[in-house]
Amino acid sequence: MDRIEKTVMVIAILLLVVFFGAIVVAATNYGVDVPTCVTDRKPFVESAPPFKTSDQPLRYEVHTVARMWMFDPPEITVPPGAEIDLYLSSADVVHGFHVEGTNTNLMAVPGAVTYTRLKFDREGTYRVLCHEYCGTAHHLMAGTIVVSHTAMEGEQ
Ligand SMILES: [Cu+2]
Repeated sequence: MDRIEKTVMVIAILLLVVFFGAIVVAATNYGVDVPTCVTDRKPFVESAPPFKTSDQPLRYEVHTVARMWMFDPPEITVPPGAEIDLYLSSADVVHGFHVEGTNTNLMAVPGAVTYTRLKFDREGTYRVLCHEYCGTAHHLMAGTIVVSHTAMEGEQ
């Protein structure tokens, strides 16, 4: 082996030791850690129904987590004409969020939040389908958005 090659290898190994040491020092002395998945944090861990954020315009916010093989919460119920601020993330792999009959088509990516604003003027039940192949039960992964006047009756 050439002398220069040996020198480069020794320097590379020394740098690996220095970088590994820096990671250990950062983790133990400064509390630096690998970032957690956003779905480990509020409000994604709560599985809460949509909550009203505004009366004029009527607006709801919902945090949905996609995971093998469901959406959580599985059903989103809002009154007709309401806007939904939808925050979407994934707890495991990449999923899709397609609202049947609309052009809503989102990706649920682990470690990231996808956002969209939805509005349904007519009453009905809209199916939400996963459109990214995510495993053996991918074809069963579905949720619903229920647009109904009765959604308003449960509120104060
Ligand atoms: Cu999926």
